[in-house]
Amino acid sequence: MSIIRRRGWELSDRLATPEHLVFNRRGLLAGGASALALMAGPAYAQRVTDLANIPDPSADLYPAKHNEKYVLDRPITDEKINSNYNNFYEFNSTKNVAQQAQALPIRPWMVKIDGLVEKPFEIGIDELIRKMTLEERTYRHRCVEAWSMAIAWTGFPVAKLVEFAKPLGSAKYLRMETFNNPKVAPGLKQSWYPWPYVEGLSMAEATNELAFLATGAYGHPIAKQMGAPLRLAVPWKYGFKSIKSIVRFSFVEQRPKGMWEALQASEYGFWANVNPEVPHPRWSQASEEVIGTGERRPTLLFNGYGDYVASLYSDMKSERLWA
Ligand SMILES: Nc1nc2c(c(=O)[nH]1)N[C@H]1C(S)=C(S)[C@@H](COP(=O)(O)O)O[C@H]1N2
Ligand SMILES: [Mo]
Repeated sequence: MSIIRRRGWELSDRLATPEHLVFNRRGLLAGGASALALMAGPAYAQRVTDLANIPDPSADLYPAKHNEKYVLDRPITDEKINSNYNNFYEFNSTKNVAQQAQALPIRPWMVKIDGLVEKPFEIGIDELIRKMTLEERTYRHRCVEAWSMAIAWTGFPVAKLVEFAKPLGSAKYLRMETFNNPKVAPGLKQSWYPWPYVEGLSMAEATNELAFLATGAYGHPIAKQMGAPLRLAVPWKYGFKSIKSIVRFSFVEQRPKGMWEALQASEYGFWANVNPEVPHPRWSQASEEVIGTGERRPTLLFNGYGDYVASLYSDMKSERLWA
């Protein structure tokens, strides 16, 4: 696998290819079965649908109180547009995952908290949500592919989860993991990806006031294609850091290797902060396409959130901070 991977990156045609799609193309070249061929039959689909359509037991918590502090410099992206333009490679590697993602059963949904904590435990998503106070925040989102959206998330700060988890002083990073069930998400059968989807934050990033766990968006429980029932939003970092449908939080000493970093470290670093002046190896990061508007606007350093986060990185001169 690693031989194919390395050789793949030398292909010149990817110069013009949007980043994430490159993997898909190579997957096809490598002879992987197509996502469609991997989909199961109708009886199975029916069962998945039944499981997937349990009424959301947290619906009464929405809409949550809006937090006025985090203001946008642009309109919120229309929900219809946002929920039909998603990256969720567990399902497939196009932006068109909304329909397939409906197969994901999001209740029951257990979240595991382990690693360097006082006592590891598992908790059901509804118990967790009700231990937290939900609020609504508007954030910008900048994908490393040079597009952006603006979203009204509902959720709670990662710092509150950290507090609840009671990590030990030796914990240096928070490692997060997405569900890994190839029966509902055919992309997980594509063995050239180093599944499960993993991402990590330093403890300073995780406890920064901006780091947010979204349980909802647009005033109701979050759509499956956007990462139900629990997804990260770290608006100063490139979008791939915002891991979806999280099942596990581990407090660790070693810096975790994210799924994309494991696949291609030169394009997806651990820090991955937004910086218009540092081009991606294959394209400029100077501007972004505002999805749904046809507008192109200049990208801002730290996606405009420097006041909140720049100090986190001021002592890290030897680290690669820019994707
Ligand atoms: N588990 C998982 N999380 C993920 C991804 C993914 O493929 N799988 N894609 C990431 C990328 S590249 C982006 S840009 C955002 C997209 O979030 P959105 O679909 O809600 O806009 O999710 C991120 N989180
Ligand atoms: Mo992304």
